[in-house]
Amino acid sequence: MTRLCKTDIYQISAKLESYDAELLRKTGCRLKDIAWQAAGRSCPAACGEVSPVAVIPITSGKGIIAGFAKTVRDIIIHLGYRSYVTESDVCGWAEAVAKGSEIILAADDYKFAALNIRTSKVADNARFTGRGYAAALESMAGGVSAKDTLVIGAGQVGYGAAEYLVEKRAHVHIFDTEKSKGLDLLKRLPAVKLVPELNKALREYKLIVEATPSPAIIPDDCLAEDTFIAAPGIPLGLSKRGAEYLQDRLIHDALEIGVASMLCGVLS
Ligand code: 2YG
Repeated sequence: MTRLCKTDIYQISAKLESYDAELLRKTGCRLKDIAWQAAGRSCPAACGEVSPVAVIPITSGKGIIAGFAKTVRDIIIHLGYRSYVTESDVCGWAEAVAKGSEIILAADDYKFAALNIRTSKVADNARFTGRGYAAALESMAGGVSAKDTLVIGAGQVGYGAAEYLVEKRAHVHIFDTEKSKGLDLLKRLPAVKLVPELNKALREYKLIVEATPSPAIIPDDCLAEDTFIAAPGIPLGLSKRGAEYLQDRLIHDALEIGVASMLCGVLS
């Protein structure tokens, strides 16, 4: 799992409005709509009576990422919910419960989760990031039903994307450099097909979720006018030139879609 660094996230809070406008231009949906689609339901009219969402900084392992907790908080507030950053670790859990928060988000080096302590729902950031990006691809491409789609990366993010695309009746194909990871995913999602060779698949499929930690895994010459790419992978799996060529047919961010989707995942 990729560990974010301060430079990945320091501008997110200030750019949330403009990022939402960019999503609207590219997909016809705002961040909130994409997140509710990922959670499997339409966006509710009002935010309902949700108690303030607690975001707990966790100091274990490699420790705090500067700005991480407050950026998560700001994304939640941008969606229309109240949210605050607690003290770190167990003090933070105690603070969240004492303040009556029902939804808690926290991340250590191994897992980033949203917890609903009233309903016992848990949403993992990796799976819901994959679902959110697949939902964004669906909107960007005007639907995925009966369309060939390619998911690169059979990790937890790729699994979430493939899961969502199967639910939407896309014809899902997956590639992973580790064949065993692809085969494991097929056991859980039998409708998915494994592709043996990436470069051939990249020339064949135009609807792509790039969910790998590999930079520039998609060569520029595989990109066409009808290529749409949703890329949760960090760093971006395209060259700068490739990203510029795709422009409004590329979705990529470091936290926004994943945080919004996991929150809706525990609210739904
Ligand atoms: O609370 C803190 O500041 C740190 N314990 C956060 C550590 C997060 C580590 N995980 C990652 O950086 C990413 N897996 C988060 C999600 C990336 C976007 N999908």
